[in-house]
Amino acid sequence: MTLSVRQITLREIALPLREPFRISSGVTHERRMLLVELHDADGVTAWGECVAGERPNYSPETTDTCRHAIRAWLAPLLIGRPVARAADVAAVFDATVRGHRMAKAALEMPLWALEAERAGQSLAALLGGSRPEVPVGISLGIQSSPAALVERAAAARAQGYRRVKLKIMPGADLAYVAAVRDALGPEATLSVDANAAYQLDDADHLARLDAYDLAMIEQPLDPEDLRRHAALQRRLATPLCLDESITSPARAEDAALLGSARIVNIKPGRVGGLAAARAIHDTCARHGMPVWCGGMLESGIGRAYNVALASLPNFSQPGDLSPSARYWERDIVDPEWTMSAEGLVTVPVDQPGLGVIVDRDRVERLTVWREALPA
Ligand code: OSB
Ligand code: MG
Repeated sequence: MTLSVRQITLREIALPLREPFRISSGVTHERRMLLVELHDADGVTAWGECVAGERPNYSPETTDTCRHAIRAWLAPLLIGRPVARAADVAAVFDATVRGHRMAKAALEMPLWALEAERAGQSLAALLGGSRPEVPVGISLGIQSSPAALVERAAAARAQGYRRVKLKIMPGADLAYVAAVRDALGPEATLSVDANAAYQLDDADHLARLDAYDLAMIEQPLDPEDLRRHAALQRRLATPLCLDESITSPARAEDAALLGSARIVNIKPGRVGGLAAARAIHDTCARHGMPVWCGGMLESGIGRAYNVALASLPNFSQPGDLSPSARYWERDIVDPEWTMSAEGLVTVPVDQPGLGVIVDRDRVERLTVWREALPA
């Protein structure tokens, strides 16, 4: 097959969250999302979404840096330069553009949807996925009090979520975790995510989390600090999980060999796309590290890519794949993403391509600016 992109529509939409989402480094009220629409030479189209945030508090990339990287450097590498497979485009980008992985992923992922659509195959099948359903966990933002967090955690358990993850930071950690463990009981699967808010000097403090039987502590230290994560892991019984630190298959292998973590969070939008995400999945499987699919407050478009990826065999733990209604008054896809009472999301294996239809009228109404590439 040849994939030949003739034009790209790049746009920004504004999508308000139903509730603000606070992590250790900042709060998000409304997503400024870049959406991408690829148009191929035969008029077939595919939608994609950029996961970059509004501010550089999770990664150095933002909505604005991605807009620049896409229009100035990446779109020209894709338009009018056919590739045989979606899996081939990452090498084209990486040959002349360093970093900018979220911008790369925003163009790479819809190329997979285009390939699947043209092959009459589901995205999950094209990736090699095998699960018809994927278990779902929720990620709860930092709240004003332990009681407010307990209320949300209990509601999430009642809805069927398979795992409850609590965002933490210094000053909002032990008391919050203790209150939730106490309220939900010993059977609930709980984890925490610090988004790099701690130092290795906090090891004794973090070791107090061992008392709460957490499934993992996600990204406690700086993303660059693989060696310090390994030192911290040696002092904790609780498994560490890396998110921000894992940017490539080589980083995943380094983390495995150094003992920096026992679990890996994979977000295709963070690592440059689905080819890199799948390669990280394979690397982790070889090293006996389970993986799960993280989230970046995506719309239903980004969710489709994450769900397809999470159907691969080593995604053995619940992913941050909450249903549309958890984030948005109304999503921009039809049907909206849902979760069963058992905490499962269905992989749309019976439909070619993405598996959801984009609500074009709603996207147009939410659009802040739009440009055609090439102009
Ligand atoms: O660290 O996993 C994270 C959201 C924004 C930035 C970073 C993270 C998150 C989440 C949200 O945890 C997960 C979701 O999309 O539901
Ligand atoms: Mg995280």
